[in-house]
Amino acid sequence: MSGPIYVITDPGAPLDLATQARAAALGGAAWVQLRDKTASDADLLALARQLLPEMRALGARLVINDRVEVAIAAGAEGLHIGQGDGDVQAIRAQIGPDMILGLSIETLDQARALPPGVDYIGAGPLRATATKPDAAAPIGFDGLAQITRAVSVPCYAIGGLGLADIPALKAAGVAGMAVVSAVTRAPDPQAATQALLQEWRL
Ligand code: TZP
Ligand code: MG
Repeated sequence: MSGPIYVITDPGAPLDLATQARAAALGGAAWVQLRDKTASDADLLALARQLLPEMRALGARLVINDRVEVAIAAGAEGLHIGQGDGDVQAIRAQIGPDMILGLSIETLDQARALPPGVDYIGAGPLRATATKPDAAAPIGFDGLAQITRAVSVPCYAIGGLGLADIPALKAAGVAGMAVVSAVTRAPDPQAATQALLQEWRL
């Protein structure tokens, strides 16, 4: 479907969101998700509109977290929602057939009940992470492999992941890895993204 490296922005990281997104795309991320639970819709929309042509030029897909209206108004490539963000099929109807829809999956039961209309899943947290302290219980690599096998769409692992996890992630059969702090809190986010991609390609 796309490349393996999926970078998610963090308003708590040292660089601003636009700089994080650019660094990720320049480093070879196939996916850049704008995630900022605190920004207003208007601010997030303005940022998405600004970034979209830049991300496209760099070959990265821009995905909006949570905000259906912002994703539609921006014409973003994708929308990512969680289990509590509403009815998946209603959201699919709202965004139309072409926008990529990602869904967070936290358990094997959720994977088995994956509704139609979802293009990829984010599975996790793989392990506990300070970035999302309220995340569900960690699934571990065995849980990840089971979830991956239970769905027919690409699976991106998330939660506490870094460079050293890549061999085990590949062995679990996932399409890629989604990271926040491994890139956004790295001293050089572009180089950190590049390193993930290089390791993935080994
Ligand atoms: N969903 C599950 S874990 C997580 C999200 C958004 C945060 C992952 O952040 P990090 O810094 O890559 O552990
Ligand atoms: Mg959400």
